[in-house]
Amino acid sequence: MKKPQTQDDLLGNGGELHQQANAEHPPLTTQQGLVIADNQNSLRAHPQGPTLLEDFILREKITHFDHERIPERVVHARGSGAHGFFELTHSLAAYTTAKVLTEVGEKTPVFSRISTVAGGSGSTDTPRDVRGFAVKLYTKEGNWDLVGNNIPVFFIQDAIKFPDLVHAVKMEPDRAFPQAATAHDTFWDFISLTPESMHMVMWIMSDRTLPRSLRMIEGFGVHSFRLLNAAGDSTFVKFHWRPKLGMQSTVWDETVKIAGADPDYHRRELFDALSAGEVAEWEFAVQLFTQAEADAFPFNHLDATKIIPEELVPLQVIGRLVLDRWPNNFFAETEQVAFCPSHLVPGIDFSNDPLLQGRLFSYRDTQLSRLGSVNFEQIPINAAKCPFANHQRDGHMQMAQPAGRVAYEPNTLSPDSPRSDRTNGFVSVALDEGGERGRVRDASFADHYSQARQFWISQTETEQAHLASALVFELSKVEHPHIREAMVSHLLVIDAALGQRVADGLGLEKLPAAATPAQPVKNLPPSAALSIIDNARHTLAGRCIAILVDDGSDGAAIAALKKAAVAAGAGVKVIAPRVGGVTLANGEKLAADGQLAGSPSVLFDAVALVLAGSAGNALCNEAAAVDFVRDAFGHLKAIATDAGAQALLMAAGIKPDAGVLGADNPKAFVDAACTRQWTREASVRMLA
Ligand code: HDE
Repeated sequence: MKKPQTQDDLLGNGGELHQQANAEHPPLTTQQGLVIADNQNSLRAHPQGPTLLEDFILREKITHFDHERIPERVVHARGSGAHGFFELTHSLAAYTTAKVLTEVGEKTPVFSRISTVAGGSGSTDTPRDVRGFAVKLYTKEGNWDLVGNNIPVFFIQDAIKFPDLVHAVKMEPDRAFPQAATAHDTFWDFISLTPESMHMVMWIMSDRTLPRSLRMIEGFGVHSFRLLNAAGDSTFVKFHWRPKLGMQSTVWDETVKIAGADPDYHRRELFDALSAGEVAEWEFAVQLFTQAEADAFPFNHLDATKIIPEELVPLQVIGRLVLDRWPNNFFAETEQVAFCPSHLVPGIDFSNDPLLQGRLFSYRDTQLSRLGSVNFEQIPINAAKCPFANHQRDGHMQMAQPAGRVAYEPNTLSPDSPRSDRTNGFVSVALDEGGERGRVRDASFADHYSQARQFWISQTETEQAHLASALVFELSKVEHPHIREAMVSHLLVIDAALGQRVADGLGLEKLPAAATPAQPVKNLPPSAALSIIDNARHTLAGRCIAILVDDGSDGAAIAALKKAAVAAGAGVKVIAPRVGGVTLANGEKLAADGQLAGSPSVLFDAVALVLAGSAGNALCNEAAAVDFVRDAFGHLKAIATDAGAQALLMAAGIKPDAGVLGADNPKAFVDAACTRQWTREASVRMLA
């Protein structure tokens, strides 16, 4: 009989491609531990014959592969996660017994996942969308999941509307598009019929939904929660995360192009930063208020479409969140992590916000179908890191093997089995809930426009122009004119000038009548905390600068720019026409970090052009180079240029302004790069 051939024999590679087990490589085995002799060929009846059903190794491998996918999250399917810690800097002992909020200096391990909402798990990182901001704190008293968003309000007031909202925003069911976009008929149809969403509309149409980095967004617990102290007194609390790098957004045209240039833009940025030893960091702040104070607010704090302006209840910073470690395995951790707003610790309790109340049911329920078993909490990323014990047993994929005959309580047969503990256990706030049962919406929830107007008047002129233009963009994608008009009728109530601007941008022939608010709109004062631009940090930390070079570029100029940018905390990437790098004027080689066509300027915060004169001219015929410069200018970025770059500037049709600086003054360039050149915008873009 002829000896069966191995793949290595056939390829004649002498076993170099397919290594044998040795000291470095443990043997490859089946799940049963059976060592596999050949991982290249299935079991055949003869060399040109059919594959045999007997091949259990093939069947095990393929069966497992066939079942690798689990259902993606019904919302927030696309996300990136990281490990880190929460550190308390100020105790809330007067308000709560929760150890995580009273033990100053204690570092609580966390896993956090930041997500988009509407897109599927393979969608791009940069649609115009809310970002989920979920934090699982593995406290000594159990897991506390603070499952928030980067926007402090929500579209709806009652959980019963959530499936309608999500069906409206997701891909339309007959055509399965658009992916990850609100710019379509069903979304705006639903919104135009849901006046309570108007405040949220202002936030999502603002640049808050176009974050530059996951490290540059705010986070909010959204709902009011309660803190409960040892005396049983409760205080309301709202939770906030504020990014150490400052908040920053991209501009819309840039955002659209980033989606093509790097669909993983945010995930990659976080991965690169953590891999390089940087961290993502937020301040943790609370707003605390009593029932009496809440009664005096001009809105109901239990209505998740409302903020509590910081002017009314100031933020107190009490800790920090630091994410410093990318997960070992995306599926095991980021995909399988299951956040539940119902995961609380003693000393914290829910409020009666009807949106929160519905969420308390939804998350555990969805985990059951997504992760397939009631035992999803045994998956390492979900398991508490403090001791836990109960009489829950069995079920699909049970990993625990509790010994003994007792799985019930009370019992006399097992003296060391777990019992409830009134002293340290979770206690709900004692409340008198007397009242009339009914499917009702309290009248105090009926003011849908006052805070929308407050948000609008709190924006800078630039931000107002972006917001109005976003509405024009989105509503221009809506095919039904009556939906566009209905939206304009709401905008007219928020602010007559905003309604008019959007109507003009849409080219409406006749201005529709303003919608009729259920309650008179209040003229609330502007709130300084609501603008991104007014609160921007003048910094390059966490940002990235590109230096476009070519053969013959001046190495000294490149080095000086690099030094100044790095000193300011920025990353620097050298971009060249060929990834192999360039030969500088002095004959030295300079390696490139990116190739021009694959590294457009949308991926950077500012650009420097250090080009040899002749090279600059050559690049004038390269669309990628012309676009590199034109986009940097159009996206309001600082640009440093040397003499050799002037031809390229001209080819891009750029009339230099104060944001176009000499490459020979790296300090001035780096300073200009700390902000966008907002005054340039009127010269490059027609905004609504
Ligand atoms: Fe969620 N939401 N949500 N949501 N949500 C989910 O749970 C739901 C809401 C938020 O990274 C789902 O595990 C209802 C507000 C985040 O894994 C689901 C309502 C806020 C994440 C669900 C809301 C959020 C989710 C889908 C209205 C900000 C991602 C997959 C009552 C405070 C967590 C999952 C992660 C995920 C239900 C509204 C934040 C279906 C019913 C408001 C950050 O259970």
